[in-house]
Amino acid sequence: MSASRHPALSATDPELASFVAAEEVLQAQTLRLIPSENYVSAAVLEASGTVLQNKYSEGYPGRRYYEGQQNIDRVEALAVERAKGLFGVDHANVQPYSGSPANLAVYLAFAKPGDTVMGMALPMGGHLTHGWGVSATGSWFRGVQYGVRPDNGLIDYDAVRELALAERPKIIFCGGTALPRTIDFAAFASIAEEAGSVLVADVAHIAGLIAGGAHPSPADHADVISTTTHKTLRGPRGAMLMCREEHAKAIDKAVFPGLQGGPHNQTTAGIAVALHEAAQPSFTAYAHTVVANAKALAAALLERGFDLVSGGTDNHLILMDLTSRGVAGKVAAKALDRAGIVVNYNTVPFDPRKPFDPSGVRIGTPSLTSRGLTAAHMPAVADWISRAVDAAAKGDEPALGAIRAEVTDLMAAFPAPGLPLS
Ligand code: DSN
Repeated sequence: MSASRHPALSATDPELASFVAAEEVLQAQTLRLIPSENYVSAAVLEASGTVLQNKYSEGYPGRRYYEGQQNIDRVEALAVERAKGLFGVDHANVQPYSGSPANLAVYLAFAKPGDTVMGMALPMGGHLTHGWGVSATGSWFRGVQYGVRPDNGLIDYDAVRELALAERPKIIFCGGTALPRTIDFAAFASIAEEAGSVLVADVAHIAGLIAGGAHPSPADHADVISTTTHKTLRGPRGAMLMCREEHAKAIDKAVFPGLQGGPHNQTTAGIAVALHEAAQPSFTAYAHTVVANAKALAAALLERGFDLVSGGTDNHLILMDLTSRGVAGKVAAKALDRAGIVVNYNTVPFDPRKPFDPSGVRIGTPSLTSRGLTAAHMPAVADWISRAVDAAAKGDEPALGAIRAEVTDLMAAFPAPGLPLS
């Protein structure tokens, strides 16, 4: 962060300003492959840092508990209308602070403590808030969990149906955090209908792909769509709940006053801008390129002998099982980080290792796509990953340093949105 770009912050708190500046350099120079991260545009950054954050706005547009909401109401109404238009839904609530509070609001709307809820097991690729034990959702509710087939890493819809009919959960969640394949929302909807459950599609990871037409939409199938706004959707850190009209009141009441106080208006503004951007043809192109890049990267990794969960990808995400490379996920992730390639270690389905030291690494293509890399670059990316993983296995630090220099070189040619210094 240069003093001229943020003069007040640099003058008031140079120490903090230096941390932000270092982060800007890090984000500019590294190849960021965490599939839940991205680069927001300069417009989203600006909207997220406005005087809108000076306001309390408990309630909803036209129904607030504070005066002075003339402009805030317009901001929130605009975000809501844009969300409805983009995702083709009856109702949108743009106030949840992030994905976990959004999902907690869903529980509040449709279940009582102790009720049975169903979701994908976290180590299989689900999310903590889908009823997993260590989450409040797994201790206040009775979570039953489905997984993937051991032979092909795909969701076994027959097993999901069997479990749903045996347990009759109040809520069924589909979606997750490490699912490389297309989610069959129609299949989940038919299971939920048979079991008498509310179907929640948690599309946090793939919302941008859905908006850009690169993944099927759950709009015609799910009772509720839950999403964060900062992953493939490329907005600020926040969340939305969308639903059919029949559930609108329950959802709104659960978010406020059920769970939250005043919405973060500056975030709502950033969401509105991101939704506007996501409605443009350039975003459709971005969403399809994210998937094309992931497929090209998966193919290049397979060629280099990597084991990928489910054998590849249909979306933005690749889950690598490093067992056959003789290196643990955490060791590999830390080595990749030293090589300028940022990933996260991750469990793989049926992982014999512990979650804090698992067998896999999770990667994805949203951030590199936002910087303009294409399928033609993916063999080089796969080469770097392969060399870094081998270097991790051998403890070869100079090799990691050499890769880092090559990565920094390439990234300098692809300026990151919102980062003028790159
Ligand atoms: N932490 C998010 C992710 O990385 O997928 C999920 O909440």
